Amino acid sequence: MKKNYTTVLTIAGSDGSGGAGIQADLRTFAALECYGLSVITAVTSQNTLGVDDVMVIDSRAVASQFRSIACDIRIDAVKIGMTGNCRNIITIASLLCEIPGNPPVILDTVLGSSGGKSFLGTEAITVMKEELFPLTSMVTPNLPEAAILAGMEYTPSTTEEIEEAAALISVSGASSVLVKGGHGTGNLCCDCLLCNDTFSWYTSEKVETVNTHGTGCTLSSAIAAFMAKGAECRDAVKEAKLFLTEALAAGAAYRLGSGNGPLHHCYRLW
Ligand code: PXL
Repeated sequence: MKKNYTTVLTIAGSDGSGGAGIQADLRTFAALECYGLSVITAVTSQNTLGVDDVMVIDSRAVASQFRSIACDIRIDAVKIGMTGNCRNIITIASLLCEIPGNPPVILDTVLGSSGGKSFLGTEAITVMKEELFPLTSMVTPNLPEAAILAGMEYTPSTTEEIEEAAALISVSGASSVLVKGGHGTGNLCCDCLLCNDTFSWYTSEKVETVNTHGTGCTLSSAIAAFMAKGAECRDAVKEAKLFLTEALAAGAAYRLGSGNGPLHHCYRLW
């Protein structure tokens, strides 16, 4: 009897320098013993210093990549990253409904790069909330993204404000909301999960490193990998955060390029 791979599909943008996007997602899946599948929504030109250019892939090409995979290979979880534009968001929403077995879908609400380049306009953000959020098991905004998605005029920072942001975001229909606290002040990273009407907090020490490129991609991919293997959302977030913290700590010992380098996704292997 042959074994089945546990598979995770990432629908995201390419980062040729490898720290973020599809490349980080696939490395994370492999490190967590999952077989990675990918649909590319955008090609970026970037390095450790920032994103120079974004070329969005036509939605027909997105659908074609997806259908070739989905008609043949079982998908155990989906991670969505950079989507590119409104048309791609609408296409992805309809493609998700074609997947047999209703696997968990983790949506990393990538609104821009850490260097400040915007990846989605306001109309696309509205469409994402309306079309994609109701189909997702979890959305994973950071604090500035949470403010935008919640329609708050300030970036939430206290426990109450962050919980309020998560609650406001959950109105759009995601089964759970993880507000990531890495952009907060202080030396702790406090993430807030709203799942089944209950808030859970996850706290870790911030890792002192410039090699933080792709942390959001890595966390959401790790959550998808653990959920693909059957973890429920609270355990998946706990395990994924541990993986992220350890990959950040291991990556601090390396240098790649002259800006914000990648994490060491494969630290458990070498
Ligand atoms: O970290 C967000 C992100 C996601 N996907 C791609 C990116 C980035 C940030 O630069 O380049 C392709």
